[in-house]
Amino acid sequence: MTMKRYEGRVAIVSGAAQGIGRAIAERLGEEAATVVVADINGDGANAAAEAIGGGAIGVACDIGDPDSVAALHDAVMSRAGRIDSLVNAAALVPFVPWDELTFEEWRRIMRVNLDGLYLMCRASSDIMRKAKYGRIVNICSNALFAGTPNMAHYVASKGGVFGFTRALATELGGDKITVNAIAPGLTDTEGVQQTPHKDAFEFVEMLQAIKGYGTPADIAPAVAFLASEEAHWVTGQTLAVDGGMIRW
Ligand code: 4PL
Repeated sequence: MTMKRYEGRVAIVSGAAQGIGRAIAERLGEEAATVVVADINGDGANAAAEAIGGGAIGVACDIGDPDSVAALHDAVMSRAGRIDSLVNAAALVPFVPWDELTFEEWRRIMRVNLDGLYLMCRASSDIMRKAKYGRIVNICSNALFAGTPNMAHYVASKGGVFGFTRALATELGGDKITVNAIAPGLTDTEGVQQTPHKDAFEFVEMLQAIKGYGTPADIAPAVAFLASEEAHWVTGQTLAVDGGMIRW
């Protein structure tokens, strides 16, 4: 039985057309949030919003583009009137060996995973500050701790997410806004299934305290807690949700 912690709340979830973002959006919808499904894939965002129901809104957004992020926030404020929670799940998950890692490819990942995170937090927190309330949850990765191969730029970007989460918690604490992160392990998503990362499940399972393959539904409950009102005394934290693969 799911709680209804999001009654009267508006939550933006980026990258919510599929994968971990989608499971988070579904969970917040089950808890009575008005969910804003933001995704580079506008058709996917609309389809997810329709499936979630309860007034969910689908919006096409390229989080790496300042104008697109501004348009998203204008749409949310005119259609829903407030932003209580922001979940930054949108990210690119590359598989590129170090010898093939060009500067162009490096920048492609940084543009979305870090520039996009900045732009979304900048725009949402400027609105949250006026309400003296807000919950920001960033999706990090345990690859940051593992130093996972074939994704050095992604690992670097998630290291940035980890540090930024701490810094933004400091910056926004005075306005009663919390900023935390979840660090999933390898998770069985559409995106992962499209890359050679799909062949790593047995390897990471060997390292997990609890055996099995991580799924988006395994990640959503931890996010739903941190993005809720009752998590008000937790901020600046990164929580691994990975079956105990990494422990720190
Ligand atoms: C352990 O975040 O955390 C593969 C692909 N293996 O994206 C990840 C691990 C991947 C990870 C990740």
